[in-house]
Amino acid sequence: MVISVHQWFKTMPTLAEKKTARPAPRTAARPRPELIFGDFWEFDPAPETADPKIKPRYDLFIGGRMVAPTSGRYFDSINPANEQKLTELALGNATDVDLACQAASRAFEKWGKLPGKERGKYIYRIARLLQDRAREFAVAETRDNGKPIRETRDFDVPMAAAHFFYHAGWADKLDYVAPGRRLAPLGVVGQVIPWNFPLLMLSWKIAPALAAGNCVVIKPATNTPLTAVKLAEIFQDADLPPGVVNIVTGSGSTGGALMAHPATVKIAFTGSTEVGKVIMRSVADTDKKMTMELGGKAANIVFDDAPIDQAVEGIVNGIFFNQGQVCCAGSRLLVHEPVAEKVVSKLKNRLRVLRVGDPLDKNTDVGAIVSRDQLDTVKGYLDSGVQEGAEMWQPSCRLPAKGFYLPPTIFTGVTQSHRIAREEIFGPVLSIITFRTVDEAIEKANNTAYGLSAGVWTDKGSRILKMSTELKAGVVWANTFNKFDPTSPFGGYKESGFGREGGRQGLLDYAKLV
Ligand code: TAP
Repeated sequence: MVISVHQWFKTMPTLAEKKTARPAPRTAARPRPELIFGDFWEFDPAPETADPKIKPRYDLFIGGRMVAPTSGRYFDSINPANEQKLTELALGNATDVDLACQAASRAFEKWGKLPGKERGKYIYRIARLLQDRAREFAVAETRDNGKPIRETRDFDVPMAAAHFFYHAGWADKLDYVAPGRRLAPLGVVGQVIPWNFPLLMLSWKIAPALAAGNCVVIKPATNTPLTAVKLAEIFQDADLPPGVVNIVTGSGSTGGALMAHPATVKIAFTGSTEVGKVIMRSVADTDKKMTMELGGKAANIVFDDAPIDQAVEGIVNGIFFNQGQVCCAGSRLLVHEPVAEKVVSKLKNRLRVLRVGDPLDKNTDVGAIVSRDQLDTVKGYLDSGVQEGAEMWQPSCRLPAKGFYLPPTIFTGVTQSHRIAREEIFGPVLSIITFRTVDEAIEKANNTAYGLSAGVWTDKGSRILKMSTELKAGVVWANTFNKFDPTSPFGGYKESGFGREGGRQGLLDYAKLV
């Protein structure tokens, strides 16, 4: 039967019908009480129930197979939300790293010569398999890391898949990256990643390396190795040739052995500036190509003409996303004096309604800190802030009895000399500093050893241009914060490192021009 557009339109529900057909909004089902200072909302828990399919023990992924560590030793991975053991993982040592590098070197003989179109097919397959198992990976990541399921489900896993998709697209277009030149792979790449975005960092590292024709040996962080070994299952299911990617779990010394291994012609490290420097010193007399993605102490700058409510959302996202354990977190709020009081007051109201607790609960905004050590480090900064004279404020919230939790915390009355204004805390802690003029804002924002990111909130386009030119940061967000895209290069200046990840620039760091 053929129907006219007019008839078809008449079959559609009217707006009024649509409204009545819609499920009742959540707030109607669970009315939120009047906000009272220090009060908190009660929600029905809504735990994510997908099975993360965690095995009791994981070996190393070398040469396409799971193999036991030569030492026979394993370490526990703990769920930071409840302090229970999740699984155990192989403690790789220098011998295992050597075996992995040998496997990668052998694999490179073929993989490095494979037409880009063929390499791309494998990478696309990895992306699709990851999408297929997205919920499972989201739950596994949340259990291993403590970050809210909303973030792993809506950000970490889809973004990780997006990086594989994006780089699969590059694999057969390397001849167009630099007109007139050809892009050749480097060989075996050694990669070490941190615990704050475990799966995402794996994809940032592995996808461009493979697209450019390299083979990989990668070491995840001790705190969060789970999604790395689960990704090995995907590499196997994708029939990725053995040895193209090797995953060696272990400790800091495992990472050290990998970075220093003679087979790794390129090393890519993401982690703290402190460890980055140790690695740079250890390979100083080699000609390894290096990319260093290190720490940060970003300024999130709010001017008096900014859309304040939007800016407050940006401040919250900037520092409390992933419990503030983000290299580019907006951990210093620079706020224009005329609006400082208003911004702080609105910010406090917003923090009163953030939900801190079980990361598997879909209502949770702020989950668990990754480990007891990290929690202690962050608490040490709280003590330091108070001792140095800043004023600490936390909303009242009930924390779970077990697990590593901290309420979102802000400090006012912060001066630039305070440790909480200078050092990377890597937790849900915001240091608030005021300024009077544009130049003062620029000076204060740049008054840091780091240079990874910054945010600017203002109505004036000309001010955005001035700020983004003068701020010494790899990324400057305007009227937004923590926006990421695989097409966009990410990286730092000064002690935040060098080299870029993502985009064409990131690809160039994994290849040589011939
Ligand atoms: P780190 O303590 O530096 O650890 C990072 C990785 O290096 C881990 O896998 C760690 O292994 C390993 N490692 C430790 N000592 C090593 C050594 N001597 N040689 C080689 N590898 C070694 O950082 P973290 O605490 O995991 O992560 C937080 C830091 O990462 C923050 O400073 C954050 O800013 C930074 N980060 C930066 C970015 C970007 S893109 N710039 C992104 C995310 C995080 P173990 O876990 O086994 O100790």
